[in-house]
Amino acid sequence: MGYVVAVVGATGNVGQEMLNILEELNFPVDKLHAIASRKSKGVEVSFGDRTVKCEVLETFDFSTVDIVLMSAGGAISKEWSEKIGKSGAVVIDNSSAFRMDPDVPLIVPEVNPDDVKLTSKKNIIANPNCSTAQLVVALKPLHDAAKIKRVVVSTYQSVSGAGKEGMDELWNQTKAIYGLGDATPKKFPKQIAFNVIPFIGSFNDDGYTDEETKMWKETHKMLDPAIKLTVTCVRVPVFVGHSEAVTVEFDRPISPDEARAILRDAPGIQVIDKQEADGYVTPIDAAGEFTVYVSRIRKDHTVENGLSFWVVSDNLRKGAALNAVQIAQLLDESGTIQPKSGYRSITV
Ligand code: 2RA
Repeated sequence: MGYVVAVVGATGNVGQEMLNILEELNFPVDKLHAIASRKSKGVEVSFGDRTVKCEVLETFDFSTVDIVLMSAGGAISKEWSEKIGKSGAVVIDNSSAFRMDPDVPLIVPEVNPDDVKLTSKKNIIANPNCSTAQLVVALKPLHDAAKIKRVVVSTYQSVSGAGKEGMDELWNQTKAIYGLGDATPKKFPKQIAFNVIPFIGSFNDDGYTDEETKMWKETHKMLDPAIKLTVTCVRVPVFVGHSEAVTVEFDRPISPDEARAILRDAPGIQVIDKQEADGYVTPIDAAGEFTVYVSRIRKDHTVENGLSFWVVSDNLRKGAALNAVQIAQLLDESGTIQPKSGYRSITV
């Protein structure tokens, strides 16, 4: 006895990864619906060794669906998630639409799994922003061991975070160097090929972008509101994989060796940290993987109890699709949901 699952935004980068990861993690799916916009009606998407034809959101009946993985942007989510929740399906939403809603849990299973108990208020669970997800996976075990006071982050975010158009723009601009493509910036405000752009999203009055604001607001909601966090979010000419240079100040001394040992035992993390020319992880290494990688762990000599390190992960997987499917697993394993079609006995 499994679940009826709908993936909304099935033709996008994250939607396709959601389909891939449902299969890779062998999530108990009895029936899979791929949902997309009218222009994608009938488009076939792959689900394991099968293909599924996209159905149209506006006319789809969610009454038989148990779990909806939503990755269709904030506007669609605002219009549809609460309606779908009222039909009895649980919506796991990858947009920012409900992340700060007090009645909607914002969850990274390695960080705050118990918050799943809040699901029933709106039948919506929010997925964090991709750059926040990988950061809190790394911060959580360190915070539990040596309370974090302050965090300073610089992100190096791949173009896949801006969808297929972002990836196409990097590819076209790269070809343009050889006279083979169009270098005109469309998705990004300036050329991204052979460049870096310290701007993602939109500016707020305080000079930070909304992408940067998300990082500290979401970290506060999931981990600890007392943590002081500042961040610069930068777009880089990488196809998949977000990287982050992180500096943390703790309320007690903690050595790089102690931090390495703590991180090595923590869920979802792999420490690759050797003082050798290739002793660290890069986005190309992380792309396609589930793992949050931590490298370059070292003392921050400028403060009393500080460490600096490097965090890399696949932004389409742990940053979005994997985290969403892991939340679905959490709902199933905790008994928070049951298939509408009948009781599911969990074999442990
Ligand atoms: C980005 N975090 O990287 C945003 C949305 N995925 O563009």
